[in-house]
Amino acid sequence: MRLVVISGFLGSGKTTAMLCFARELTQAKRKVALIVNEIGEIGIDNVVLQQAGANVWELLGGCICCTLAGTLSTTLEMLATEYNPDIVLMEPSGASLPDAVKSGLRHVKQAPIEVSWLTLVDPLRLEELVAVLEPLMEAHLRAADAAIITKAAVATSEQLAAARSWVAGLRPDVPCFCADLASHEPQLPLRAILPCLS
Ligand SMILES: Nc1nc2c(ncn2[C@@H]2O[C@H](COP(=O)(O)OP(=O)(O)OP(=O)(O)O)[C@@H](O)[C@H]2O)c(=O)[nH]1
Ligand SMILES: [Mg+2]
Repeated sequence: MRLVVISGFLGSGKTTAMLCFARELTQAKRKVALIVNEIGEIGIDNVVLQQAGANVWELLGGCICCTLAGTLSTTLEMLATEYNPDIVLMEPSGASLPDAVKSGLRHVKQAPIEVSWLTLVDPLRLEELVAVLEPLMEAHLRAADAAIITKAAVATSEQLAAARSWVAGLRPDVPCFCADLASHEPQLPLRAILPCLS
């Protein structure tokens, strides 16, 4: 089972990216499952995501990197045995610690799960976030198999250049895309990214 983790700090565009990729995969007749983790008790993005035609499993009221690690394992095991999707897209909460999520995934008994990690970088807030949360921001990028700089249509060219250079400085080895996934025209299809994630 293929699992694509869409990670990034709070507000970086994870749900927007999931929606974009889920629509595209569903149109391509792929069986998609979405796992969304939110710290709060109420899942605010569920309805929007279901409108994309995908099945959504919400893990609420805790973080999959700690309190809900066991729930994540059982959810993935259930998906593999009972639902058998072609691809699972997962949005960890923006506050989760990437290394802890990764180590939790190693304990999933239902093998094999092929994990690809996509890290989203918000060019509008990068400078301010790195100033106060540098270790967490770097951990997100260190976990990545590929990076996407989001919000390209609303960022300035200076913000985009700064984001590109931050990614290249820390992870020159990963492919880095730049896109505006909130626009209605399909942009940066997941199939263009997936080969880089393998
Ligand atoms: N223009 C533009 N806006 C975006 C893009 N991605 C996200 N946004 C906007 O940024 C805000 C946050 O996007 P979300 O997709 O909810 O971000 P998130 O990472 O899921 O947020 P949390 O789940 O709260 O961590 C929303 O208002 C989106 O419409 C993008 O590529 N372009
Ligand atoms: Mg979200």
